[in-house]
Amino acid sequence: MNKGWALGLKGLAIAAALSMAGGTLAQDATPAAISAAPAVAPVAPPTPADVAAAATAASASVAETAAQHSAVQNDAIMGYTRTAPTDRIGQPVPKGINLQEQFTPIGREAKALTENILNPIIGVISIFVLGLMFWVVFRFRSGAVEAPSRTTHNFTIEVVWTLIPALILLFIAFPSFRLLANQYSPPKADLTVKVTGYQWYWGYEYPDYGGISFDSVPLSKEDAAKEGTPYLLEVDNRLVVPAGATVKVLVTAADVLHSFAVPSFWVKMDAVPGKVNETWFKVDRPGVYYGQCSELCGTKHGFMPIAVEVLSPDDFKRWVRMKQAQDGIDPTGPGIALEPTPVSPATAAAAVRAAIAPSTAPQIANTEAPAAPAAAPAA
Ligand SMILES: [Cu+2]
Repeated sequence: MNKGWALGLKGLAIAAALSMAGGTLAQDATPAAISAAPAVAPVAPPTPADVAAAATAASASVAETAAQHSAVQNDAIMGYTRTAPTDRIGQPVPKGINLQEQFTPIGREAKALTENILNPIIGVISIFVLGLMFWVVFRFRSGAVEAPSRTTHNFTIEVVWTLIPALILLFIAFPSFRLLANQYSPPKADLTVKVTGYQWYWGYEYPDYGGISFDSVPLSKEDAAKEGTPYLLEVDNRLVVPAGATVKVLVTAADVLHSFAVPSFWVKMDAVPGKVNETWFKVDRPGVYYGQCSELCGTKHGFMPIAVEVLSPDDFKRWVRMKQAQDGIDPTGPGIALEPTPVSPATAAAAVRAAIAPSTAPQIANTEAPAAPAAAPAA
């Protein structure tokens, strides 16, 4: 019996030693790949026919363009083309059992904590307990023991099996609390977006940029196949954010509980009607990242995916200007109003034609200008 206790103690000690040596938290590890250039789908330059078609449409109103096809053409002309997702990045992989690759500082810290500390400790404890059970079952089976022991207390082992788990918890607590603190003390936000969950789609709003707002619904199977994007993850209007910016996300819901979750950002926040929850992320790598509603919210719960497109800061500004033009919002927001609005090729051509043509119209307007006030009251 004494030999048995001694073996048990030895096992506990080995388990504790192994778990302590399980790994260090690579909190500030920043894989070089993270800042690598994104794989962006090549953008086909608009053909003269496209430009002509767009010019016709633009003369009325870009926002009122009905057909999706011509809307996409206009988007391209205004400097924005949808980024193609990268295979195995920002989305689940077939037969994958590990966490998705992380692209935010919090995600990297949390993944390191999980893989370097939690998983080894869980593994060692599980194997130790399983081994102990097998050993007890075989060593103390009825055929091997003539007179069963009547021992009920052992002071040493009770101290050990209380102390070692407490030390393991303490060891986990430090990196765990640090992660929690980092998660809840975000850097100053560069951009705020409001996310609203509806039955069954997402709505996005940009209060910093004149209140750009739009709904985001999944692409049909055919459209996703045509675009080469994942069905049930891809949407018509993505949440677009700039790379390297701290994005504050205000999450709410309009009808029932939803949950805004993007696994590769380590973001999951409940969307609660009548309440605004806050989370944040900062992604350096431009690309497309997918998520899903993670709160059972009704029959089409599985059909309200989230697609986040991270663009370079310049491309993001172009996207903002395009959205503002489509929504009839005056150029506004950080870095938007200060710079000249990009001119589409069609508009530029019209401006050149106007400049080189004999400019009769402005002269007439100038010479007749003094007469205008007199005419005005009569009209
Ligand atoms: Cu939902």
